Amino acid sequence: MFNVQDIRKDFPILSRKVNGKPLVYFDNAATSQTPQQVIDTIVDYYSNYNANIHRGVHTLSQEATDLYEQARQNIQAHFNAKFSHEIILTSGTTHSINLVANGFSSLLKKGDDIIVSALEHHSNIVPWQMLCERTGAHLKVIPMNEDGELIMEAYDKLLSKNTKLVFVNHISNALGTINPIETIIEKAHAVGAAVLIDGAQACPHVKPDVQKLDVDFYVASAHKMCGPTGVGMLYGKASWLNKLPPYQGGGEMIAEVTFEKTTYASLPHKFEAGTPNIAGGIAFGAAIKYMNTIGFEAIAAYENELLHYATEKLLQIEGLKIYGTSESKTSVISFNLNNIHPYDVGTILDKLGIAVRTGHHCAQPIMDFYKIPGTVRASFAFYNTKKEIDALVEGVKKAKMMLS
Ligand code: 7TS
Repeated sequence: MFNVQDIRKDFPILSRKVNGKPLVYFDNAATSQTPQQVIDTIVDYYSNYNANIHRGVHTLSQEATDLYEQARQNIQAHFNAKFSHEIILTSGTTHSINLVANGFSSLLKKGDDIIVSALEHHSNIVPWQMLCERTGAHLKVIPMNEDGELIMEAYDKLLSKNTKLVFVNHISNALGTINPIETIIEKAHAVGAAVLIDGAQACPHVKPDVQKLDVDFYVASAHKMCGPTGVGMLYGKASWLNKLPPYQGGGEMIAEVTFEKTTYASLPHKFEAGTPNIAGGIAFGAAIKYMNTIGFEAIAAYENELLHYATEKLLQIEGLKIYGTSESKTSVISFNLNNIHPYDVGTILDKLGIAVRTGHHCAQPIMDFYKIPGTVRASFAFYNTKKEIDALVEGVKKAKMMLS
């Protein structure tokens, strides 16, 4: 049974105070909080197993390697990848996207099209722009509507036999829109294009099945799903990962090195040069286990309840406008108050112990679309409560009074 008060006991940080007030943490889309079970994994690793992996004959190294590879298998099972070597452990979503974009340098040419969406985080825009500069490929954009949804008829028109790659986020970080990725993938495949889905914002809320989606690449960060920072993953179909060249050269990614020629290791090691974030990878596996113990259906149902409760309460405040009004959205509310700058609202909320993000959320094209400098963004996780939302609503009312 889902019991939020019991769940909150797992997160030590939730009992701290900020500016003398109980912390209300509503910046989950930037990073989630870490349960004791995951913190314990990191402490346990450094207390008992710390060693470099894949290279030692000694016991510690073998134990660390086993734990790291077990984490990879937990991640594989969670995303339902066919093989564990289709899971590449990276430093996060940004690293994963850059790895794929770099790999496509040798596969694209002038005259090829690649398609992005208007709803992307900068890390799913800039690496592709850089790829276009290197290859002469052309970047096309699926536009959005006022509700913050992708205009699918426009996507149909952008697709052609020249389309080689499509990359879209599963859920928008700035607005919370859940994109119709099943349709996006199917239509891209119909013209022979590969698809990368940026799941950074989806993985805290849903459990993607990469085989069912038939997606070519799916990327995520551990720190948004109760894991540590500095670790994430790239799922890629083995056929694609075998085709892409390595991203970085170094130790552990080679089969044989001479000064004349180097041959590369097989998957996943070909993409994992150097000593990785070992404790982080193990803790990523533990975070996935933790979230599955709570259950993604229960998480989604509860967060949906929080979203509707907060939306209704916030909309009662005169002059408050919510950006991102799709029926299909997750527990993110981006809003502004009349002409008040979001930064000022965020600063007052912080004085009240309430953590929100303000600004453009690394999604400037979305802000340009609405012709605003930014928004206040409150993003809820399964450990938040309606009482905390009441505190946010009171805080926003106070900010409005002080700033108008
Ligand atoms: N893609 C999306 C959709 C994101 O929301 C983020 C981070 C990234 C990629 C990059 O992830 P990283 O782990 O490599 O940094 N989003 C946010 C955010 O909304 N507020 O802070 C970081």
